[in-house]
Amino acid sequence: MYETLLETAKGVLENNWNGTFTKPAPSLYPHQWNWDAGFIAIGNAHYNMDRAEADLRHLFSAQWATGLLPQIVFGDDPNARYFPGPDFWQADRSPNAPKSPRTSGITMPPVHGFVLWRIYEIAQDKQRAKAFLKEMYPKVMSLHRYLYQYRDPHEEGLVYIRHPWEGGTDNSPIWDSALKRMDMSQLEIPPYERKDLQNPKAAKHRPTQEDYDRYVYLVDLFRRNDYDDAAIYGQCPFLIQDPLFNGVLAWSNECLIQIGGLLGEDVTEIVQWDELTRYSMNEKLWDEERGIYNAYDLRTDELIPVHTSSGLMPLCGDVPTQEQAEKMLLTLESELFGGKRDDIYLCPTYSLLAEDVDFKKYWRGPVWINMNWLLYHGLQRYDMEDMAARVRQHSLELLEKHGIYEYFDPRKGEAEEVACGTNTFSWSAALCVDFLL
Ligand code: 9WN
Repeated sequence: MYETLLETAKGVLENNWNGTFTKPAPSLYPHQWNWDAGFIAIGNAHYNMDRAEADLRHLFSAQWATGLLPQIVFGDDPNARYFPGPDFWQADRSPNAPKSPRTSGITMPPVHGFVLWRIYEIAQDKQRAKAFLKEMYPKVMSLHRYLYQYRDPHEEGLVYIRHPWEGGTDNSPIWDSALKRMDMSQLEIPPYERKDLQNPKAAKHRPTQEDYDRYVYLVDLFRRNDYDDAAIYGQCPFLIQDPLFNGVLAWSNECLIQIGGLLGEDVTEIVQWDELTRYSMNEKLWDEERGIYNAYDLRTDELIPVHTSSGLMPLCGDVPTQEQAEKMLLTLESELFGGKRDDIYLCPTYSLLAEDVDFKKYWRGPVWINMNWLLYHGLQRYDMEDMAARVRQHSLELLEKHGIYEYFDPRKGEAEEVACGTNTFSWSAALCVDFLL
């Protein structure tokens, strides 16, 4: 079963490797992306450990002196079309940015702790894998230290993001209220030209122009402040504690504790982060009535009670108790996410009941394979084997029937063009390999 799918997925990874790093997708995303590189390394680890290691080494070669791990590491292909490119970011305004390679000036969900642990689990040659852990451990530690030092102003163990791109879920409905508050008639945006709309298939489902104006305004704000974290914290209208980002952080903390233990390191610092993050996620972000985690807006000091699948992701980090997790399972099974319906592919990224759910629009409804992979691991942690198997099965069925695409319309049978976004998408391929092997 699935032999052809496995070969197709490996072919995508092969094709998207440029000799130095793996591109998320050649036409739409021609550089290296942060959390993509993590997911991609997991896939490669099953049959090409050299490449898994090389991708992560390349990503971390761009780490800033503060520990920030950039969202994009730019390659040097002069024909690569992407906006915003390195000349727009001007990351070199920061004394902390590396001279080479060039990078963007924001980060992404810190998947690397659990990625390293997963690679170690997969590895046949444990000695070599351990040497790689030893090499990477201080780098991932320095990333987590950056997050707790600069992104947790109340020292509550919850890290904020300051741009939708940092969340990895660019146009998630979670960000709507914060973005809407930015009055663009009062704010100056530098001229810019999007390149993503040149991909005809992806164009119609990409974020709107209003979204982009706000994304670009924020980038401009960061570069005007020379990427100084304290100055940006003072001025940025967008500061959000996201349950996906923090759930991933919790999982990575936990894995760093395991890695540190294996390497004989003192893990006291991580244990402290870990305990505080778990505690605060449950104190501040948990929604007992709805059985899901919310995001929190640090600018207005209020919860953002929007039902997206990001609110289920703390499962992967073992954040909820078994009792909370049972409630989350009910939420997943309910009409909100359609977990028991035969006509829905799991897991829609936005509640099926939301008035503005859009089954094809990027992070506002479609199924994404990385979210399914995180959910699958989360469900397994709570022995929810049937639902975990369902999430895996739906993922494989989508990939096999419709191709290694970026995201998928969750409506089974009904929808034309189930596959959305770019084809030959690397993390869909890599996580498909991991699901299969
Ligand atoms: C901005 C590369 C990235 C993913 C993100 C996804 C999309 C970029 C974009 O592509 O974001 O970072 O240009 O839309 O939202 O999760 O890492 O695959």
